Amino acid sequence: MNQTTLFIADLHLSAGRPDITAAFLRFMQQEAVHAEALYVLGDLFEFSIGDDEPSPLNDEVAAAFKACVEQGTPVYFIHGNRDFMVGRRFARQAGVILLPEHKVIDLYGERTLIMHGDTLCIDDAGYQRYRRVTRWGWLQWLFLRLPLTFRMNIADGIRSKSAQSKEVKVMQVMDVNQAEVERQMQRYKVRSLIHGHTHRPDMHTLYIKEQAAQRVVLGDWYTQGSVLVVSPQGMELQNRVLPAS
Ligand code: LP5
Ligand code: MN
Repeated sequence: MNQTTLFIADLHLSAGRPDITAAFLRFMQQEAVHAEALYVLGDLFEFSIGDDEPSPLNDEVAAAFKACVEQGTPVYFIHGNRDFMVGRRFARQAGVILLPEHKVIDLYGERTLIMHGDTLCIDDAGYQRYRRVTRWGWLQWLFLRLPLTFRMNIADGIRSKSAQSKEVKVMQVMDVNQAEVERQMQRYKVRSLIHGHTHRPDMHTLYIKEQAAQRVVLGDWYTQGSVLVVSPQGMELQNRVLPAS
């Protein structure tokens, strides 16, 4: 076991992109099993309409997590804006631990806040409104009782509405709000934040009350893999190649 903790996000796994799935499975078998822990910070799947959807891809992903956990590496999962309907059934099947939307962990002595990152994008008012509504427990309860074909149609409708509205939103609106980043970091009393969602991989230095702090943004897996490798010596944002498809 290496003294490393790994973070990934925004893989957007789908049946249509077997190259990303292959890269993910290789990462699980060759890297994650040697780490002390793996954190998946949301948007693992392109989208989810509930754990009861029969899906060979979801089963394959669950089996890869399970194998990793059984070899001694715990896997933690925070929902993204695309896979917030992943639930307890998938978590049990995969052996993963579901975490709340914001979580403070001890990362080799550094209190670190981890999250998907969408809650930081408060300038995107339309999205935040939509987010609030789709997190209502009773609405999710009702949604999960609809036939799968209905649910798939609703998801398709939301996806195309979202794609349309993204075309007219300026990039800045879809990025994090700096004041909100600082507010959340102060609220949780951390000087280190790790998130995904914006697909703008980077390590930012910022100052909170004149104290240096860092915000690490994970990349997506569209054209390469993105992995944050943390050890007691420090952290590094690394890329992984996708296999030729
Ligand atoms: O993920 P990304 O980067 O492409 O876009 C996000 C925001 N979009 C979303 C939508 C998801 O991508 C789609 C997920 C489908 C899940 C299906 C499950 C349904 C469960 C329902 C449970 C009750 O998250 C996008 C942000 C962007 O990130 C950047 O941060 O801007 O947000 C939007 O574009 C949202 C729009 O502003 C508002 C969309 C209104 C949808 C209205 C619903 C209409 C219903 C139609 C039904 C037929
Ligand atoms: Mn996202």
